[in-house]
Amino acid sequence: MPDRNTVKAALTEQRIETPSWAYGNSGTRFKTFAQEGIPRDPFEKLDDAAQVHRFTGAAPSVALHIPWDRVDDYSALGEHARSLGLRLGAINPNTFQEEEYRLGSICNPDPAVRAKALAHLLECVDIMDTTGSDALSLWFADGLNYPGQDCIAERQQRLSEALRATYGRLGEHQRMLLEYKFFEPAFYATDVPDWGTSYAHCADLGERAQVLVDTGHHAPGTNIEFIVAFLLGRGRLGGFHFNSRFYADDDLMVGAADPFQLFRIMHEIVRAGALQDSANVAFMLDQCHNLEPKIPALIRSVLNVQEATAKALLVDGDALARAQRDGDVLGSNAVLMDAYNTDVRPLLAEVREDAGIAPDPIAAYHRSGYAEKIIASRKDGTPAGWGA
Ligand code: PSV
Ligand code: MN
Ligand code: MN
Repeated sequence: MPDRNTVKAALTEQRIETPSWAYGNSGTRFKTFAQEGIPRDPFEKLDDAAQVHRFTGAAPSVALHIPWDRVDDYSALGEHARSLGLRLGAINPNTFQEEEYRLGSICNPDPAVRAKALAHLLECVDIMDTTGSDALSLWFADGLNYPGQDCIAERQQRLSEALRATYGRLGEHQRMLLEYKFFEPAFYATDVPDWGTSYAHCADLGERAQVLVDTGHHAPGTNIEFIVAFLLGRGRLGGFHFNSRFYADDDLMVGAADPFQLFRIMHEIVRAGALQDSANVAFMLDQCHNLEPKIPALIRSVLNVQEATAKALLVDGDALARAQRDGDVLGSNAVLMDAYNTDVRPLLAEVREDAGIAPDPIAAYHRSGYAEKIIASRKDGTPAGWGA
């Protein structure tokens, strides 16, 4: 059986990055429901992120999306993060919200549009230099709605060229994460639709280009843990965008739709020793909280990842290896299920108490009065949201 103290130590060290955009208002293509107390700028988003870290002890970094988080002075933003006990995490360029990108960004048939998109990617590396962020997290909305709309093969060439130019601009300690998504906003063909396409481009570029797995970006029934195991084996798993989906790219709280899938993914991570910081796998959330209050939803998401991780750490590796070697199909499955069916909440409460954190982070957040404080103090100004 795994040693209890080793499990607790691994849980204490686990770090989960929250996305700045989850603190702002968001919605569906039908409606954005505004909430009270929403941050009005990236500084206030960090203030809220600090609460998630304060009550979980596990979320010390925040991913930025540019231009949603554009500020005049990124050093000041970094300084603000530091003053809150946070740091700035992955930088996400945004090449999907401007008129020119109607037919794509770096895959656009027009060289002038491609140049504009590339300039933005390079600007984001400049921002990384200032913030000390080590990951450029790329997702492209590029694709086609109709057969024949553009040449699929030539678009792959254009993609390669822009990725190569961006990769060449990265510093030694910086890396590029390439996210795939099989559909939306394009409906017929997407230029980076799957892990294979992303992997091939990363393999062409070099070691510091890695695949980013957004758990919401797969066709129903896709075996995501297989993808994770494969990429880990090749040293190409750069990180995750965790969220849950029932139907499409729902961006719901991770672990809400399918906690068992999250456990299976974390089992592959633990098995490969990829939980440690040295493995350089970024555990990031990419979620939107359209109906539920943002801060407790993010705290809940962190707890869900921790619970899946705790269960994965409790898998009896020796017993599993033995059963697998013996071809014991039921026995090996039972080892996994025993771990999955363990109630790990008392163990995690203990880990928190050891770290001086309240055992029930959500209750502690509600008791803190922070929600009431931001509702009262953020009356004026424009709340942050997609595009702001
Ligand atoms: C696209 O669906 C995506 O997952 C990318 O990571 C974007 O950066 C993010 O969502 C925007 O919310
Ligand atoms: Mn994502
Ligand atoms: Mn997504």
